[in-house]
Amino acid sequence: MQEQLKTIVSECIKEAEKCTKEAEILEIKAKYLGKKSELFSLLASLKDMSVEDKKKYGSLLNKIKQELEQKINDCLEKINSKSKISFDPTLPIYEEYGSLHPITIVAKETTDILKRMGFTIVSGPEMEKEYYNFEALNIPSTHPARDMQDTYWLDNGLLLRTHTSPNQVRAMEKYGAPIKICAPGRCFRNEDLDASHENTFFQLEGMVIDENISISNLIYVMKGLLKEVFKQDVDVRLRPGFFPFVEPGFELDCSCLICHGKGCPTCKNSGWLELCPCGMIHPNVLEMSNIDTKKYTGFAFGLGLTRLAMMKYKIDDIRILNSGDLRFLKEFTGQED
Ligand code: FA5
Repeated sequence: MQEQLKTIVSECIKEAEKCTKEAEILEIKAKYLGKKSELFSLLASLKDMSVEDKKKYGSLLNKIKQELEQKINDCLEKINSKSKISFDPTLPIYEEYGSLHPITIVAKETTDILKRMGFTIVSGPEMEKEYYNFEALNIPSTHPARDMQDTYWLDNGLLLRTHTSPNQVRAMEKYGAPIKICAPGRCFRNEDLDASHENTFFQLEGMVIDENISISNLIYVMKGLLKEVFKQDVDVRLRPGFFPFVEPGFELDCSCLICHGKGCPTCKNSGWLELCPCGMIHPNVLEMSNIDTKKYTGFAFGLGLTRLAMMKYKIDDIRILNSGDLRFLKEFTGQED
């Protein structure tokens, strides 16, 4: 037994000293001192020993048990003391000022511009019902357009909204027509990430419904908004685009400000970046939300706020925006003024 005990002690000490995490040391404790350990079985076998052996091995086994417990506690303390954050309590609290995130800055700027144009800001849930994200936007479950927005479905039957367009439906239901709203917010898609695609990004929805609203009103608002946001002449182009909830639908692209239209990874070498799809709201969508289509028409747009921040601040890779890298964020100190 003496030999067996020597091996147990040396193995346990060797393994405990190698541990670098609390979970590891707790595993060693269970292995050498737990109910399934060799030591535990030896202690349990004491009751069947002769009085003489009990005396001899009882005190030896208990001594070893205490020794291993002590060793394991020491190792645990050593690990915990290393992971404690030490700080200097005399440091001034306001040594470093924070900064607004570039997306927060562009969201505020764009909504301020839209507010001056008479838009009201509304918001809706990020965890959304399938009805608002798809069906009420003329995208029934069998519609191939569902593939355009690869969706995160949740166990509770809801989904993470893939765009800010559900806010259109919620606003129509709540306020009816006429209406003029905008809704900035976070969206989620199960995307393959690259320089211009994130799985979590921001959009700004805009919607106007009134009598005699036409494509000219849409173009006027889009031009006014982008001119004020960029505060410089930026080439934009409007081309036909398909979205089941608008008819006609358009893609509004802006000339890539990273490469000035020459082509780069951010714009996938096209020189243009898809920024703000838009169009005249489909009559089915208006009717599903009880808007009188004989009296009212409307337009809607879905501005890619994250891409707008990229163009405005010449950020060539979208992934840095969600990275939480403080060195990057510090560059925006004071930008919000
Ligand atoms: C939509 O999401 C429509 N709801 C927009 C809309 C609203 C159309 C109202 C018509 C009327 P789209 O999937 O193209 O459309 O996304 C809109 C914009 O969001 C894109 O132009 C782009 O700027 C941005 N965007 C889309 N997916 C991503 C992504 N994975 N990462 C970053 N930005 C994205």
